[in-house]
This record gives sequence, C-alpha cells and structure tokens, in this order.
Amino acid sequence: MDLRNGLRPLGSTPAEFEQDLLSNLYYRRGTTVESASAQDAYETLALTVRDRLAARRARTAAAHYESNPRWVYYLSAEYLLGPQLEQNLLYSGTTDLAPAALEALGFSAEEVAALDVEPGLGNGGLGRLAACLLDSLATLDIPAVGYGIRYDLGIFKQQFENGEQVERPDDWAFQGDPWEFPAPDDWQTVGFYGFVGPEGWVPGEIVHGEPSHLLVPGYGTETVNIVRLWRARAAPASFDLRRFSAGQYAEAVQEAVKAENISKVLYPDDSTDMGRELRLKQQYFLVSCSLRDIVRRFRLRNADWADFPAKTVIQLNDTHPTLAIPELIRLLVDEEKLEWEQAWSIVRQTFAYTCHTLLPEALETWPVEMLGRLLPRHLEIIYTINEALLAEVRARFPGDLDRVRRMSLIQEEPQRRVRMANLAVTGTFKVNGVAELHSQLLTSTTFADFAALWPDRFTNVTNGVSPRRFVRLANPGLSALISEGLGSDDWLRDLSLLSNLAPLAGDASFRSRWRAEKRHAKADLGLGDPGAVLDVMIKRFHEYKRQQLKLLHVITLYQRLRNDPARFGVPRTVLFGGKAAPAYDAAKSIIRLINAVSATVAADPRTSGLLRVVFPANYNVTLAERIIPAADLSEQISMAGKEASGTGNMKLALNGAVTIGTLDGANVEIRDRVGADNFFLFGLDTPAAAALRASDYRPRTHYDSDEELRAALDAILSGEFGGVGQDVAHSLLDRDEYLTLADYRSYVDKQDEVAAAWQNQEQWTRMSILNTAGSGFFSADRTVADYLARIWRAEPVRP
Ligand code: RUG
Repeated sequence: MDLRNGLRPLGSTPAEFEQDLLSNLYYRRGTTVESASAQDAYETLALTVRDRLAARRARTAAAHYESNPRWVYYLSAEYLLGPQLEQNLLYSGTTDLAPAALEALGFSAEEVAALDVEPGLGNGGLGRLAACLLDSLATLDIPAVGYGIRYDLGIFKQQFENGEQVERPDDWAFQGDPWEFPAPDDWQTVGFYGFVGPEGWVPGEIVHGEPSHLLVPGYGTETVNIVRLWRARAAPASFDLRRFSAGQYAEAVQEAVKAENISKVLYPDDSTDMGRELRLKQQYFLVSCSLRDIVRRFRLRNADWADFPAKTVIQLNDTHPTLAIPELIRLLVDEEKLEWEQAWSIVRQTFAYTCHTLLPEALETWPVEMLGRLLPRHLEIIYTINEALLAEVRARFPGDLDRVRRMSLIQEEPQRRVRMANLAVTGTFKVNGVAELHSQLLTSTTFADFAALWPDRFTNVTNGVSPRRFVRLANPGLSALISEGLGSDDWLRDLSLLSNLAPLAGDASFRSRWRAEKRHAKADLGLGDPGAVLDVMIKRFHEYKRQQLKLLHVITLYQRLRNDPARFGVPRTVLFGGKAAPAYDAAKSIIRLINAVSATVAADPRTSGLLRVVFPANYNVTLAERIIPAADLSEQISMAGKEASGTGNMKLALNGAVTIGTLDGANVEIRDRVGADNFFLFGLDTPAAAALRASDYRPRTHYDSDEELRAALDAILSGEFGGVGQDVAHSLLDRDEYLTLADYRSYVDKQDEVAAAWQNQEQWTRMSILNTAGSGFFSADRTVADYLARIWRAEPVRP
C-alpha cells in the first residue's frame, strides 16, 4: 500500500464532521450523548479537529522521510503556545463546522471554547516568540521540530490579594491535554552526577525522558510539524518496594519524586539566573533528550557523521540550552569515537545561538563547582574548548591579558563560574540579536570582544509575530475589514500586503468602519466607553520596562483632575497586565502600588467617566488576544538600551494601536515603518541614557525641579494610595537605576500630545490605519525567512 495516500480522508461536510464527533464521543471518550458533559464535548471536539491535522501530519512526515531534507531544530526551554482549539479549528478549516456539531450535542461553541486551557509553558516574550516561529516554519513548509520541556506546572496563575500578587500553581493538564500525542517508544535516558573514570563518564543518577508532541500546523498549507516536549520519569527501579512494604511510604518514593521534579515546574523568571541546581538539571535534561532524538532521526536516513551539519541546524533559544554544545561533543567523542577535531568541527557547523537580552544579569553563569558535580564530563569538555579559545585570542591579541580574562568561558572572580553566553558564542556558527538596535549593541557592548575576533559570526534577525493568531484569531472583525479593503485574505500569508491599506486611511467611510471595529473590541473586553482612550501596558513587570513611569503619569493625571482640570486632557482607561517573578520584590511593589492607585482613583467620584485604572489578573496569551484588538495606545516605554526587541509592541501596532515609546528594541523599526508622524516618541536615546548612567546621575534634581513629578512622588510618600508604595518612591529618588525620573517630563508632555491627537478622531483613525499598514514587516513569516537566508539555509518540502 502507498502509505502516503492510504489514509481514508476525513470528511469536510457538516454531516461528516458531526458523524466523526459522535463516533469520537462513543469510541474514544467512552461516553454517550445523554451523559456527555461540557468537558466531554470539548475533548471530543479537540479529537475530531486533531484527527484532521493528524492526517496532514502523516503526509508531512512521509514527504520529509522521502526527501531526507535539512532540518531546523529549535531548542527552547519555553513555549507559550496559547489556546489550541481556536487555532486548530482555523488551520484545519473546521471553524464553521464546529458550532452546529456541538449544538447537536447540546453545547454552545463558547462554553466549550472556555474549557480550552492554554499550556503556559513559558514566561513571556521569549516563549511566545518560540511559538510564533514554529507557526511560521510550518506555514513556510520548512522541515522543523521544536524541542522543549513538558512542565507539569506552567507559569504560575497570578491572583491579587489586597492588591498584592500571589502565585498559584498552574496545573494546566489536570484534565489531560487532548492535543497531545504521547510517544513513549522514543524515551531517552539521561545521566547526572557521578565521575569520569578510565571508561568515561559514569553517571550517579539516571532519569528517563518521556516525549509527547503537539501538532504545529501551517496556515494555508498541508504541512503539520510538531513540537516535542520531554517529561522526566523515574526509572522503574527507583521505587523502593522493600521500604513501601515496611510502611515507609514517603521514603519509598523519594528517589522517584526527585527524578520527576525535573519537569515539575517552569521557572517563573525570565531575566535573572535563579541559581538553582534544579534549573541546571532541567537544561541538561532538555538538551540530552533532544540531541539523542535528533541523532535518532538523522540515522533514519543517513549513516555518515560528516553529513550531519548539512542535514541539521540546531537553534539555541537563548543560553538555556547551551549545554547542547558540550553534550554533542560528548556524544561524538565518547560514544561515537570521533576525533575531537572532527567533533568540534561538526558542532561549530551545527549550532546557532539567539541572544535575547542586554541585561548583564540575564546572561547565565553557573558555579564551576555545581556544573562539575552535576556534569563532570561536560566541565572537562568546556575546559578543553576554553583552552582552544584562549589560545586563539592570545594569538590574535598578543599580550592582551584583560581581553583573555573577559572572553574566557570561566569567570574567576568573585566566584568561579561558567559563562554560558561565551560558550554559546564560541560553539556556534551564527549569533543573532532580535532587533537591529539590539544586534548592534550586542556587537558593540556585550559581545564586543567576540565580534572583534569573529566579526562574521554576528547577525540580526528582527523578531516577528504570527498574524494568524494575533490578528485573524484575536481580531476577527478587523481581519474581515482588512480582507475587504485589500480584496482578499492573502495578507495572512504575506503580511507585506498590508502596505496596500495605506491609501484607505484617506477614505472617510473606511475610517468610520475601522473605528467601529475598535469599539466592538473594547465592548467585548467590557471597557466599552468609546470616548476614552484605551491606554495599554501589557508585558512582564520589570523595572527596566518602567511600569512605574506609566504609573507616575497616571498619578499626575489624577492630580490634574483634582487641581487643574483644564490640563487633564481626554478620558482615559489605563490598562496594565503582566506578572512579576515571585522573588522580584521591587516589581511586586510596583504591582501593589498600581492596584492601590487603581482603587483610590475608582473611589473618587471626580474621576467618573474620565480616568480609570484597570489591572486584570493573570495576563496570558488568552487575555492578550482580547486586549490587543481593543487598544488605542501602546505603551513601549523601557529605558533605551534595555529592551532587546519586544513583540507586544508589534502585536499592538498591527492591530492599529498607536505607540508611545522610546527608541528602544524594535520600537526603532516600528517607528521607521509606520512613520514618525504616527508614533509618539519621547525620552533619552541609548547613547544619552548610557552617558547619564555613567555620570553622577542624581534623580532628586528632577524631583526638586519638576512640580508635577514632586507632587506625584509626594502623594505616594504621604501614603495617599492605601499607604503602600513608599519603597517604590524611595527607590526612584535614591537610585533610579532605569532613569524613570529623567524621562518623566518628556513622557508626560508627549502624553499631552496624545490627548490632543485623540480629540481629532479622524486624524487618530488615520494614524491607527497607518500603523497597521506599516507593520507588515513584523510577521514571524518574515522573521523565519530571515533566519533561513542568514542562518538556517533550509529548503521547503511540501507534502
Ligand atoms: O526581553 C526580551 C524581549 O525584548 C524579546 O522581545 C523577547 C523575544 O526575543 O525575549 C525577551 N526575553 C529575554 N525573555 N527572556 C529574556 C532573557 O534572556
């Protein structure tokens, strides 16, 4: 039988879909129409949709097998995939079939969709970028697999108690995950600890990695790729039957619990090194399972190691999977018995590294002692790589000891630590930043020494976002209007077509329909005051992102409302969304202060209809998809030189929000593309901010000289907002690490321009349309095309 064509096609008529739903309900869910719960209906619908994608998956896998292509492997500790149901309905072409079929079971599409829990296997931008890139890889028919960890508990659920963030566990798969395919046959063994003896590494602990995968369909094509996630399982022998029989129940499972803790929880931190051994174990677990799987796949069609780099490119998403470099050397040298030189050459042609940060504290380092204890053989390999690196540096820059010290893979003071970013740069053929400015700053600051040694290794790939998820699914009304304006929905596969919307900004009836869509989206969100600007700041909480600057502006508006209403401006709803790392006290204080200001503003009748501060808890992809379509103003106000790129800025601009922002990250490119007239620019640029930081900066001079700033900070200090937030004010006055006070005046004045612009709704709508029209560049499809041209060099394979 021809396996590629042997499948019975699944029907696409309403009757066939309903039939399949029913048989899945009986045969796979094991229940009946009479006793089906909403959860039964949801899971059955998921299976029915999944089957359609699985059929495409089978054809894709067959085509891949046949062509033995070059593969792109994406290694990432995080994936923020978002809700799966609506996406898979769209991609499988069954969106219109589902509601009627569900109705036959007695359920509405809305109640069923509400049961689709998003797998929160990421913290923020980095994890969501990984998901967008997988979507675009499939859409462009590139043979690709994403590898990650199947955390039992994803990013914590945020709740507010008395305005404070509290974290609750996110047991996302408590009911099971209908989208997931377990693949127990492909399990792997991972070693930890132990020693290096004459026969090589003898691990002291063995853990199993059990994979499952989710389907990653392409849009408008047959291709369905996968993302393979590893879960740690204890070896069966680790259950101590003897102790259990003796009633020592806890001791009996102790070893098993320890092993399975490896994939228990996603570390809720996206910028600082948690310094925990368990996190290092997670990283090695991911890398070890994935590399063995990659090798297994390579061997299906290839025999010669020399072909490995031609068939394989492995992208390291940040430094988290960098141990893949010494691990591949170990596999090749210790297990496959290749010579070091050949192994090192294969490694250096196989890996590429994306850096996502400029914060020095976010560049991972691990104590030499810890790494050597957990992975003794890998430490030896890292030392060997380091010797060769430092020899090369000494040969190129004789006598430059300082440079040798800076570039070494080992930091000596104050504690000996392994510098993972240096290892990632040394063991890869390409290193990219994620926006033009970021990539420039990487070569001029963070990696300046490496750029001097290997200038060709560095490149840029500006981030992008999925137009399917963040426009078509999130904003169906606007999508329909765009398709009508452009005469087709081709823009969903070629976002550059959005530029053809620009002339429609001059068409009054199109503008009026555009405004109507914004109003609908606001009404859906429950923030339906059409006269008020919806001013949105949605992102992780971090001092460099400067939620505190937005908050000072809110307090200033509130004080104007009370003391000087003529200066107030226009009605505003200010929306904050985001989580703070649980151990990041300063960010949590900002959250608490926002909630306190929100309560004070809400309790004051003078603000009615004029100023509101809303802060829905537990910002995630699901919530983002509701907020982004409604936003009028996008806050991108980080201190220049700190935000690597941002992707929320792109999603908001694409949906017609106008940005107020600094020249930071991808804001620079957004402004270039949407036009300076359609972007509210303020604040110090990167050189000015760096110069001010390097000088004797005194934040108090701004407090002393700016009456409104002083009033805002005094209000916090006097306890006006529920008596909280003094620590925030003190930190700004005494240290102000991120130059909030230095940028305050420029920001507030620019916000006055925003208010003036809002008063001319026709002009505002023009700006809004031109933001969408100018944002075609920010498709993740373009990002993937850039990765392909500059780094991956893989070709499409169509099933
Ligand atoms: O902070 C960055 C964002 O600027 C960027 O847009 C995103 C995707 O490239 O990655 C974020 N990021 C950086 N998340 N974790 C880190 C720490 O390395």
